[in-house]
Amino acid sequence: MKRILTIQDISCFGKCSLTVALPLFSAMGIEAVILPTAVLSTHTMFKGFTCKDLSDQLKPITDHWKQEGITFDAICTGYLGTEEEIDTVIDIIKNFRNENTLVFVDPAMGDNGKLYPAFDEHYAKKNASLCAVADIIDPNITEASFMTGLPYRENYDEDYVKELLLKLAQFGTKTPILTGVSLSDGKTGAMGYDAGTKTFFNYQNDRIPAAYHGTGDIFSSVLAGAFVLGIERTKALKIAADYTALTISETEKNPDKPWYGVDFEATIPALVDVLRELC
Ligand code: PXL
Repeated sequence: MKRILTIQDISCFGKCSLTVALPLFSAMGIEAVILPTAVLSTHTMFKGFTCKDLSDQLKPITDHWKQEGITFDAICTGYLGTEEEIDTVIDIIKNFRNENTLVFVDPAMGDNGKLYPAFDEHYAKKNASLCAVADIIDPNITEASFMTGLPYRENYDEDYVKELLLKLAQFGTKTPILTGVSLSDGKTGAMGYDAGTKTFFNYQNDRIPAAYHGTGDIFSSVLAGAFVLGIERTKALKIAADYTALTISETEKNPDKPWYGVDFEATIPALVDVLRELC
């Protein structure tokens, strides 16, 4: 069984970061090891959230794993807290990676042209150094524009997306993947760049006109899981994008309209079915 280490916060209420990564990896038949970077009462889209930083625990926890000889097929990172924490996470990646370890970084820090409340532009630039040690990164257009310094655009064409991807590849990442890329009306998906073969790849599906929090974390977890399972990259993009879209449409049926997170629990059986056919 493949084993993933996932490094991100745990928001007790709100269905994002570790509370989606952990069940999704388990459902995908992957052993999930968690390294919580902070405990929050809710994610930061709620007012008055509490936050207990766990940065000082990261080294002792991972030192213990080293002593125990624990290894990982993949290391994934998501929402982190501070620039110092990014440095610690880079050290952890260097310490645990071998030639077969897949390093997947989701530089989760913003959306819709804005950074999340806890972050500033300096933090955004610091994320570029984390992306530099990754095999795969999957920022959205907001995160990519803050990291590269290219202007954020709401209306764009394929050339803009390719320019962002080429800039991201300059950080040193082998495979940058941009999420939330819409290349025609009514469609949305993701486009990636393989710096080794200098080729672009892309998957688009129907856009569901609804916005919920946490969909980026769901897409990332399923995408990272699919890569770890050895699924070919365009198929991996399709699995992650289709699962996210299915989950959004399922959530649309919920009369409570839970803006804070999607009903991914209801669509886990469909994800398992897709993977059962492939693996
Ligand atoms: O979904 C990304 C995310 C993860 N963790 C925390 C967040 C957010 C987005 O707002 O606040 C704590």
